[in-house]
Amino acid sequence: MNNNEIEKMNERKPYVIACIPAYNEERSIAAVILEAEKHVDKIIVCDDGSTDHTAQIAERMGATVIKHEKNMGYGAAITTLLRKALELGADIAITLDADGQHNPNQIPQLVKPIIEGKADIVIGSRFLQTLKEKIPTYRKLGIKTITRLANITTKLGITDAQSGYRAYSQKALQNIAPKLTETGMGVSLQILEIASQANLKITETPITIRYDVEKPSKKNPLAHGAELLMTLIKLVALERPLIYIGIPSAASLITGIALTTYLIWLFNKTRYFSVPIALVALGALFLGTILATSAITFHALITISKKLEQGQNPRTRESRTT
Ligand SMILES: Nc1nc2c(ncn2[C@@H]2O[C@H](COP(=O)(O)OP(=O)(O)OP(=O)(O)O)[C@@H](O)[C@H]2O)c(=O)[nH]1
Ligand SMILES: [Mg+2]
Repeated sequence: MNNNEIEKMNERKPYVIACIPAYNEERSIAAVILEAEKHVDKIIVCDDGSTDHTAQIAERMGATVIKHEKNMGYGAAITTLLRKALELGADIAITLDADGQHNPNQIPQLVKPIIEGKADIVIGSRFLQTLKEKIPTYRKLGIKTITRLANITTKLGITDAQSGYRAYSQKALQNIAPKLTETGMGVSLQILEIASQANLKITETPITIRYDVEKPSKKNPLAHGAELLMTLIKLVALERPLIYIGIPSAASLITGIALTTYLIWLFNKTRYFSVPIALVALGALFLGTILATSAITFHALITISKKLEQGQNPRTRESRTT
C-alpha cells in the first residue's frame, strides 16, 4: 500500500468483512458468527453444498450466505468469498474457519498490521505462540513440511503456509481474487504464490487453534497432505517449467543415452544383448522426451499467457494500445 492509500483508509473506519467457508458446520457456525460479528462490519458465509442446516443457521444469524449447489471444496469456497468481499468494497477481508478452530476474538490482531499499513496480507500462524504443543504431532509435521516447501518456492519465509485464518487488504484482494483456480486445500498455497509474484507485503501474527472441536468425518490427513503436495508441485512446475520439468527431463535423457551407449559397448564386446538394460534405457528416453515436450509446451503457454495478462500481443510483441 502506498501512503495515499493508507491515509485514505485512515480517514474513515475501514470496512471489514469476515469470510467464512462452511461445509456441514451446523454445530459450530452460529457461535463463530456470534463472536465474529463483534469485530467486523459484515459476515459472508459460503455454504459449500452442505447437507445439514449450516446455510439456514447462518442466514438466521444475519450473515449473507452464498450457496454452492454442490460441494466444490475449500478453495472454491474461499474464491467465492474473496470475490464477493472485493465486489462489496471491503477494505479488509478476514477468512476464518466455520468449525470453531479459530477464535474470532483474535480478528483485531489480524486486522491491525493492515490498518497500520504494515502489510497487505496477515497470516494467523499456529507456530508463533506458546500453546503450540497442543497441535497433534502428525499435523505439526505435515504443516511444517508443506510450509518449508512453500518457502522454497515463494521465498516468503513464513511459519504457517496452511493457515486458513488470514486478513487481506483491498489491494491483496484485487491482486488475488481474480486469479484463483485451486478448488481444494491447495488454495492457501496458491494465494501465497500469487502474493509473492505480486510483491505483496506479508506478515504473520500468532493465533491459537483448537483441536478439540473436530467433526467425526474429517478428511484423512494423509489425503490432505497429498493434495497439498500436488498443488505445490503444480504451482512450482508450472511457474518455472524449464527448471522444474526441464532438469528432470535432461537427467532422464542423459541416463537413457548413457545406458544405450553402455548397451552397445557391452554388445560389441560380449555379443550379449541385455534386455533389462535396454528396457530401462528405452523407458528413460521415453520419459525424458515426454518431459522435455511438456516443459517446452508449458513454457510457451506461460509466456503467452503472461504477455496476454500484460495486454501485449504475444505474436507481435507490441502493446495493444500502440
Ligand atoms: N474439508 C473441507 N472443508 C470445507 C469445504 N468447503 C468449505 N470448507 C470449510 O473450510 C474450513 C476448513 O476446513 P477443515 O476441514 O476444518 O480444514 P482444516 O482446518 O485445514 O483441517 P483440520 O485441521 O482437519 O480441521 C471449515 O470451516 C470447513 O467447513 C470442503 O469441501 N472440504
Ligand atoms: Mg478445521
